[in-house]
Amino acid sequence: MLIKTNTGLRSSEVTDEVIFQERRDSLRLIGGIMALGVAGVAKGGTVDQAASMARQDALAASNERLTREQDIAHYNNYYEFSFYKAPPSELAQAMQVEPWVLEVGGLVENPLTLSIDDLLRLFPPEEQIRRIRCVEGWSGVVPWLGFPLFHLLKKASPLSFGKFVKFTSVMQPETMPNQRDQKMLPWPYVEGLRLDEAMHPLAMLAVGMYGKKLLNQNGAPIRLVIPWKYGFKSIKAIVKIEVTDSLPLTSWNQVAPKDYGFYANVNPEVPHPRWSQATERPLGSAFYSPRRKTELFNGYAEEVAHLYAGMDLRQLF
Ligand SMILES: Nc1nc2c(c(=O)[nH]1)N[C@H]1C(S)=C(S)[C@@H](COP(=O)(O)O)O[C@H]1N2
Ligand SMILES: [Mo]
Repeated sequence: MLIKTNTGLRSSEVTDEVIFQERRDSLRLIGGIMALGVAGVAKGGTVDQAASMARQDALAASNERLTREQDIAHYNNYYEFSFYKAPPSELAQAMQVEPWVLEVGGLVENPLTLSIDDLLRLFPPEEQIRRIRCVEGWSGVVPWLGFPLFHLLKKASPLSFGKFVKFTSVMQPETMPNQRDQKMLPWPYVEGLRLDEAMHPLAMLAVGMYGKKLLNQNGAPIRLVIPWKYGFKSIKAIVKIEVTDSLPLTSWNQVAPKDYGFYANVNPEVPHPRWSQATERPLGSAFYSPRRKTELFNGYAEEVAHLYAGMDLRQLF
């Protein structure tokens, strides 16, 4: 396994030259925000060289490739817009993502109200290549631009009795058709983590992907990326982050608790009632090509398994 890498591994090394060339061109075109992104990527050079080489060997040894941007950008789960995969890439273009305000509050010493520019100044994004695995059985390998969630949480300074973190997506019924017409999921979309999970360095807030700002359909302007959990935990278009003392009532867990656990750690041995979780289809691969074996914690077991020591992962799925 690879791609556990926080830094040191640049997407230019795993994608094909053509795609990267396109990305460099677009990088040149974007100003402010991405200047920060590029500076962040450049910092990869300061990462421990041996670790970096080990990651690159691992990557070369696996047969994984970066998912093509067009695949990640046109096959989306974004239920505020649609219950189908193709429509969000069009419908989400109507979303208002500027100006945007992110509130960080609840059980914290130092509540924050931040614009996206504030966030970028405080926490310059770096490129992080991460695996994503949806509970439906498809997966991707994505170069995100983001920063560790714990940087933001530390700044807000959780109180000692804070135990969980609740994330809330935007309400924008004027642009999000299902918020007007669909009661299948309660709106706004809500997700949650235990505080120690949220403080793990692999828990990321992403503001970009493929060297550019996030596309609306992929969660602009800011989303969570929790690579060891099923994709539905990686909530898009976040407006509020709150530290709480009780387990947050999350959207999917609330509507179908037997299907979607609070933890939702990727686990090939715990099937979903409708889908075996043993294998996955990398986005972009043909439906008839062999599926990839799904790994415990989506391949990040070395980093995150300690968070769940002593827990029965079948019960607390
Ligand atoms: N607000 C919000 N966030 C969301 C969702 C959603 O419907 N609404 N879908 C989730 C699911 S099920 C998945 S698999 C990922 C998909 O992210 P992607 O479309 O960027 O690949 O987003 C997650 N975040
Ligand atoms: Mo998903």
